Amino acid sequence: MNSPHLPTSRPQIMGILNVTPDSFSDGGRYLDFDAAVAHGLSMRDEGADIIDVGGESTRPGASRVDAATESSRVVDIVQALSENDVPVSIDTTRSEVAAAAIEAGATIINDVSGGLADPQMSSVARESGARWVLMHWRGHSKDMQKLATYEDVVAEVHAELMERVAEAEAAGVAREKLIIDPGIGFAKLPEHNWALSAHLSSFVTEGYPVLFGSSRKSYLGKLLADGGNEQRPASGLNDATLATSVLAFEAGAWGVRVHDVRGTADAREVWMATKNSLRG
Ligand code: PMM
Repeated sequence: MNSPHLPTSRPQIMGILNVTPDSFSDGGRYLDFDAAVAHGLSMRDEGADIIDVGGESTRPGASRVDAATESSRVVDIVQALSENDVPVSIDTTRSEVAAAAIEAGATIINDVSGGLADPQMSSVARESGARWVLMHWRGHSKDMQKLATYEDVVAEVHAELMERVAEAEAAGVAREKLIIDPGIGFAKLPEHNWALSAHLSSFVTEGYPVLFGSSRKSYLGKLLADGGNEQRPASGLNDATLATSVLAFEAGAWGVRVHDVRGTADAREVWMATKNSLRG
């Protein structure tokens, strides 16, 4: 029997703060700002270690916004949270937005394209010294699901992610600044997401911290379709997300990116107490 995995540190909880019109739709910009900052602070109070601020929707099929719009949505919020000592990551594929957010206090670049969307991202990462999440990605949201073709999804995602890591290091970004993420839902069909979730520990063994983001994603909704619907809406997927997050902790993930921070923080306590009981 394998000996149980003993954690060396507490898994990180990254709370999701999407500042896009579909998440904060009503009211003028000032109202959006207040609501967004309040939500970020409340996730911190519930147990989030990092707040991930994003100004561009990356949902499958989403169209892009221009860089100026994206920056204007996020910069003041990043600054307000940073001034409240909240560690902030900036969820962007654009170096210009990343640089502005770092200037405003962000310390992590969460780049869902793993550096592929913007060749300048590596210089921003190198020069700022920010940590850099490299997620597995094959193309922008508008048509990414067409790119969900794999012979062996775990091996291919692995190889493509390691290329991103090698390129980042070749560009002078320090190894210890990098975090990898298999990119659940990005150019992936449900079976691909399940396989990546099942084999998450094989990413951990590469020696880079692994971030896992399944929160409220549609493969969970498809699994749990009820009432004659094709899928359960995102609002009913917190419990399913929690199950995948605990599996990620067990696989040795460095952190999880979630909407429901309170539930995840409770699950983390349960998981840590269970693990700590193994120590002699
Ligand atoms: N998923 C989304 C956005 N950003 N970042 C990382 N590192 N990993 C993810 O899985 C990820 C991400 C899309 O989810 P959302 O639309 O609920 O924010």
